Amino acid sequence: MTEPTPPLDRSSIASAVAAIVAAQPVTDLHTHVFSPRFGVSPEPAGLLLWGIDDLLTYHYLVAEVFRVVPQSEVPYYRFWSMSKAEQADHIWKHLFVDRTPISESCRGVITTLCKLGLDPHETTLEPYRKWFGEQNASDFIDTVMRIANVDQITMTNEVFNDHEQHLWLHQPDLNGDDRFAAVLRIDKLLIDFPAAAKVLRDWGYDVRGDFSGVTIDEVKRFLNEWIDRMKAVYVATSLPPDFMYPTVSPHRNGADRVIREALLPVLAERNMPWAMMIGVKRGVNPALRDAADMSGRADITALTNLCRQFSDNKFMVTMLARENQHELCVAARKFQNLFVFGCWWFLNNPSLIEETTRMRLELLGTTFAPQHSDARIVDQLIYKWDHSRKVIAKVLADKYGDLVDAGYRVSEGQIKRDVANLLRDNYRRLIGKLDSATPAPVMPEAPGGDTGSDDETAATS
Ligand code: HDL
Ligand code: ZN
Repeated sequence: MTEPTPPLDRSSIASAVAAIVAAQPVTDLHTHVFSPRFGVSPEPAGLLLWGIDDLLTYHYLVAEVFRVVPQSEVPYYRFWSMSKAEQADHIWKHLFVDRTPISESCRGVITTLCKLGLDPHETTLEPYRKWFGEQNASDFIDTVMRIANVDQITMTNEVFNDHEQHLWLHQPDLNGDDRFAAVLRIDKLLIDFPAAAKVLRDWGYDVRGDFSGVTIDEVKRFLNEWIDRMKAVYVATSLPPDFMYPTVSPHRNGADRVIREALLPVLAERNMPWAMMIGVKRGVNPALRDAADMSGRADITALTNLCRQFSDNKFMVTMLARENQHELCVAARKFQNLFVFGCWWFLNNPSLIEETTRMRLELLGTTFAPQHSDARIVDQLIYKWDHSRKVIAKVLADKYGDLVDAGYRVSEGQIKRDVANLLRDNYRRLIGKLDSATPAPVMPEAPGGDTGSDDETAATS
C-alpha cells in the first residue's frame, strides 16, 4: 500500500492530472502495427509501416484527399496507379500545403513531425524523406514508444490473411520481440463460416461448412493451435452492425455454432477475453480500398445475450457508432464480464473522446480502458496518444474537481492509481498480464527540477 500523499487543492488538480496522465506508461491494446520481424516497409510485403510516405498514405488521409480533389481531376484509378511516394506527395500538397491541416488525421501528422523534432511547414516531402532515410526501423520503434510513453504494442494478426499466415508457419520466432504482443484475429470464421471452413480444410483441419463430422472439435483445435503459435493475448473479431446472437436467419447460424460450441469454450478454458469490435459496414465505397468502410448502429441485444448466457467468458468490447456508446456503458453496468474499451476509428476524435470518456467515468467509474490507438503506422503512436492523453486528462480533472466540490479530498497517489488502471492495468489484469513490477510513471521535470511526489503507482484499483 503506498503512503497516502497530501490532498490536492482544487486549483492544482488540473496540472497534477495532466502530469500524471502524461507520465503513465500505456499498454496499447489494439493496433495494426507489426514488429520488424514481419518485414519492414518499403521492403515488398513489409508489414511494419513507418516514415513519411506510410504516414501520409494512411487510409484516413486517402479518404480526406478524395474530398478535396475532384474525380474529374484525379479519378480513383489514377490515384491507385501512383507510387506510394506520388500518393504521399499528392496528399501533402492538397491537405497540408494548399489547405490547412485542421482535421484530426492531418493534425496528427503535424504533432508527429513536431515531436520528432521536424518542421511541419515544408512544402515538399524531401526533407522528411531524408531524415527518415537516416533512421533505423527498430531503433525508431524505441524512439516512438519512448515519446508516446507506450510500454507495449498489441498487434492485430489476421490468420486468414495469406501472407501473414505464411509468415507464422515459416518465419521462426515471429513473436520474439517483447515490445509487441500478438492477437488472433478471426473475422472470416464468424462472418463467412462456409468460406472459412474451406480454408481450414486446406490447412489440414477436418472442418465442414455444414458442421458435419468432427467440425466443432477441429475448429477448437484450430483456435488452440493458433493461440499457442501466436502466444496470442486475446482473440478478436470485428462484426457488422446487424450482428446478432442468437441469430434468427439460418444463413448466419454458422456464427452461432462457432461462438457457442467452439470459440467461447476455448476462451473460457484459457480465461482469455474475446474482443468484439461491433458496428463496421465493410466496403461501402470499394473504390477507396482500405478507406472503404463505415459505421452503423448495432443492436446491443446480441452483446447482452452473450454476456448473460456465457457468464464464465470475458467480453472486451468497443462499438463503432456514436449512438451505441451510452447503451454499451449501461450494458457494462449489468454485466461484470463486459469490459469496455477505446474510442474506435471514427470516434477517435477529441470531441467524441471527451463525450465518451466523460460518460464512461460517470457510469463505470475507472473500470474500463478509455483508449487504444488503432495505429497502422508506428509513428502514429506519437500523435494518437498525445491527443488522447490531453482529452482524457481534461475529463479526469473535471471529474476530480466535481468530487472535491462535493467535499471529498483527492490525493496525487489516488490519481496515479486511477490513471494506471485506466491506461494500463485494467487491460493487463483482463488478459492476465498484470506483472507485479508495474513501472512507476516517470514524472516530467517539475519547475525547479524536482520530480514531484515519489510514491509508487498503486497497481490495483
Ligand atoms: O477492423 C479494425 O480493426 C479497424 O480498426 C480497421 O482496421 C480500420 O481500417 C482502422 O484502421 N481503423 O482505425
Ligand atoms: Zn483496428
